[in-house]
Amino acid sequence: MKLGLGLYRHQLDGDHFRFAKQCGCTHLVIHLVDYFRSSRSNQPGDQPVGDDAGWGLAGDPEKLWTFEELAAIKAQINAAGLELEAIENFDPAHWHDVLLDGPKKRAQFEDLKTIIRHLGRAGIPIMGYNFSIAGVAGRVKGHFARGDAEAVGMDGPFDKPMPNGMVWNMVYDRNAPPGVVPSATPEELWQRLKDFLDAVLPVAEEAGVTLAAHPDDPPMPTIRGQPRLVYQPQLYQKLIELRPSPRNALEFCLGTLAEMTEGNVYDAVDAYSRQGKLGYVHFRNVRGKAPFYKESFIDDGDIDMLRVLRILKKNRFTGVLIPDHAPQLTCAAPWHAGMAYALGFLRAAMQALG
Ligand SMILES: [Mn+2]
Repeated sequence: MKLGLGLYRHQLDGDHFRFAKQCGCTHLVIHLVDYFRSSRSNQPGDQPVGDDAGWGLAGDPEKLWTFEELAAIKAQINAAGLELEAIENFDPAHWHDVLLDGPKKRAQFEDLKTIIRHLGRAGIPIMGYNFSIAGVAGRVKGHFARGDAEAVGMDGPFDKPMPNGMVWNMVYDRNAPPGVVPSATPEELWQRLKDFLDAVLPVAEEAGVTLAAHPDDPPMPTIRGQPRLVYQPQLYQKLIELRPSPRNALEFCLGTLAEMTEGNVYDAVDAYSRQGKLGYVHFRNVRGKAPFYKESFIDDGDIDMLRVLRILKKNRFTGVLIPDHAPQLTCAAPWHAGMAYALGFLRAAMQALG
């Protein structure tokens, strides 16, 4: 197993690469979507949370991530002595109609295929994605974690409809007509995922890029009146079996799995790591279950992280572990301190297990 760090778009620079290296990381997972652009409430310095209006404005639909851009970022990361393991999340600008089954869906499949080919050519092994209409929405912020550290949680269901022009908790069309996005049915949502895998997975197979699916955060049957795909542990199995392939895998989020009301996180870790389905793993601890839970420090929640690591070791997982979100530590650099704390814990735990 290898230790990695996830970096947001605004953190893709030499200082953050050195910070990861200094914390003992060998790998990075990077975000190319800017979650903080033109947002009234969502500010960099923490994980994106935002309000009813979402995180911010999606990217430019005409600008796909180019091979040159990806190769340059990878070269910079390699020069800092690190490997680039994955890109996390497609830009809503590039796939809004794939999620919404809109008129640009076929054209956007071609764009996603182009992006996957660029990843393959640049030697980036994993593309993490979150096939979700409402995205990571409906969470609240507060001093929920140990020592009154600021963290994120959920305080009841959130089904306020989503305005037109929005998907995946970001705005992709500022000039959309008034009104709300009609609710899909769960069957329609699964069909949309199947269409996506049918279109993109063959290209991922050719390009040598693994598609890794994040579960729905928060794991509720609906958010903003829209159905969710993977909100119980066994729904990951449904996703895998929808289109079996070594390139159809999971961005395995421990915190989200622990928030689910059915099953338990250790059985899920065992079941999916035994099948060799883990692309990479998000380490995050949490107290409680959806729709009432709070994110916590890695050593201070419902999940026994050492037990998780023992299961991963038993099943010979060799991929990358990264901290997911962490509570903000009270100091001049709350995000950095939170990540350094989680990474120190993970590194010690990995060394203890040999
Ligand atoms: Mn996660």
